[in-house]
Amino acid sequence: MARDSEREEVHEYLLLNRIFEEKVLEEYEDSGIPELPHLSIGQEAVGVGGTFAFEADDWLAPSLRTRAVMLMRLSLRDVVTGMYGTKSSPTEGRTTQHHLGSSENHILGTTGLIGSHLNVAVGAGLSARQLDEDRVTGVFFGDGAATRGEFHTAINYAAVEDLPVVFILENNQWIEETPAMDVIAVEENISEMAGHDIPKEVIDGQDVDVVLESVSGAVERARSGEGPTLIEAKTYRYRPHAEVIPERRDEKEIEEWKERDPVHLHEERILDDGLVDEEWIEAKRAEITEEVNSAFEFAKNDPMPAEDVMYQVYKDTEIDENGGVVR
Ligand SMILES: Cc1ncc(C[n+]2csc(CCOP(=O)(O)OP(=O)(O)O)c2C)c(N)n1
Repeated sequence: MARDSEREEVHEYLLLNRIFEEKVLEEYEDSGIPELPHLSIGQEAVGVGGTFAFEADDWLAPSLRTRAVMLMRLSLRDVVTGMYGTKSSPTEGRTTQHHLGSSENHILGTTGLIGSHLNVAVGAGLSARQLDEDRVTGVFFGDGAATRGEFHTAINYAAVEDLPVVFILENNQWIEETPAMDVIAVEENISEMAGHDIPKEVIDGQDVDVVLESVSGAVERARSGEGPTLIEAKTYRYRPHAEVIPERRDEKEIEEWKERDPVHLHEERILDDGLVDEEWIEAKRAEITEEVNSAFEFAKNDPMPAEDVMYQVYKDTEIDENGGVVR
């Protein structure tokens, strides 16, 4: 378990993730957001515990749903303007927040093809080895991504080369509207698919302390040259795959998972341990809500990008008088 001061910080990140996602939903339903929300409500412990286990200059490759990586490594303003694609966003409106990368903050931007970032993460692991850098790379991906060939090629190569990569499978049980176990030929755990000779752990993804402990161990092994680990965190999303996709899951199943809500579980634990009191929790909620609201207000009033923004995709692009790309 983390030190006491860290446990408070972890809880602040859980609250931030939950409050942020609820605000996204509210804004999307009220006035719309250009980026279609794929909310992580319900699975915050994996993103928060997973991200917390890495050093700031370790590389992280989030899945499109791993909002915690963005929230823990970027400013709120960057995340929200990224979603609105406005002029002040980190890419000045060239990409959505789903695919945002940041070399400064060590986030590997991902593509729209699920699972493709697994091999990019392995490349980051290989580069750390070749440049003799003490960096570990973490990659978050879903159970749907695990059905792709990339899952095997990435883990195989990382295993053969003993690369410092931690594979974090966010197993939320559903691939859009398909139950993962209907299309994955294993008995129980998706990580069984990876026969490769690396350590594998199946963990409770609703318990942030369990996630933190498991990922920290894997990061430590990777940093000391012992190679990659595959961690399968069992979790669940409370919302549909994306806000426009109809909900086909059984209401009872969703309610059962809500009984082990990751934010409440951790809240109860830190209250029981006397680390914080109700007042602290309420004050943090209020403080975070205000920060989140103010980032949304900023983004909603931020201008859209300049018209020539689509040309400035590569560094040093020159535009001619007709708006064409010279070089
Ligand atoms: C290669 C590819 N196939 C299909 C899609 C369409 N698609 C987008 S998200 C998604 C489901 C992803 O499921 P999973 O990997 O379990 O992640 P989750 O959405 O549950 O977090 C699919 C099939 C895609 N983006 N890329």
